[in-house]
Amino acid sequence: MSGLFITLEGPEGAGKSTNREYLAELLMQAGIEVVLTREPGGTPLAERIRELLLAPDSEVMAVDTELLLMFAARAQHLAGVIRPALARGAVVLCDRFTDATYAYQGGGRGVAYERIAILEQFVQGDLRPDLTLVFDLPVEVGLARAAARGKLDRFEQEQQSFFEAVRQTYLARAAQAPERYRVLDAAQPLSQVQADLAALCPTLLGRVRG
Ligand code: T5A
Repeated sequence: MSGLFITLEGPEGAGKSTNREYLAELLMQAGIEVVLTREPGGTPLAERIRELLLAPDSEVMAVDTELLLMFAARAQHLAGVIRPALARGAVVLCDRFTDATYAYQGGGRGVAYERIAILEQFVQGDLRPDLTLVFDLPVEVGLARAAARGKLDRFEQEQQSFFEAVRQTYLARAAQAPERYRVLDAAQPLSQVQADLAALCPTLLGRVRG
């Protein structure tokens, strides 16, 4: 048996967490085992790495340190949560995964995509998401939503140009592999975004039931 690996991606404040809960409810109502998780994080050790990554600090984190910590957390998460869940046939809904590394460390920080691809293969082998939902919205709208929540983390303190590069990287990756990605207009009212997700559900259920 093998489950379905769905990742939710997009710039800051795009509504990934909110919509992950909503999608989980739709799938659970249909009697499917759903595992909700996130990156960086998802296990106690990976959550400790998340704290290192998100906490603003007076010592500037080197770009390679950031990149390797993302993949270190991912290795732990894959071993402890994602692979076991997929092996028992669950649907894994993961808030961010390696597309975020391409978008933030690649597009945002300027790490060559080829270097990220080497780590992706090293840590994941052939495992890739079955479906990636990209919640797309103008950067300023997402940042305003994130700012309304209060204190900004280390990434949220970046310049607008950083987030523009992040957004464009997501859109470019989605355009290159339309069979794996669905781009959703996350600037719409939440009710409309959720209607778009509900419309995707029959296809998802069909894939889970094989
Ligand atoms: N990162 C991560 C990397 O650099 N590389 C990597 O490889 C990985 C895995 C993680 C950070 O790490 C970076 C990227 C990130 O900067 P995070 O907390 O997981 O941080 O990610 P954030 O994007 O910061 O999470 P947010 O919580 O800010 O965004 P979400 O989850 O997209 O948004 P959500 O659902 O919390 O919604 C934000 C607010 O907007 C409202 C919600 O109610 C909430 O208040 N909202 C809407 N309002 C109006 N209309 C809608 N359609 C709305 N949808 C949601």
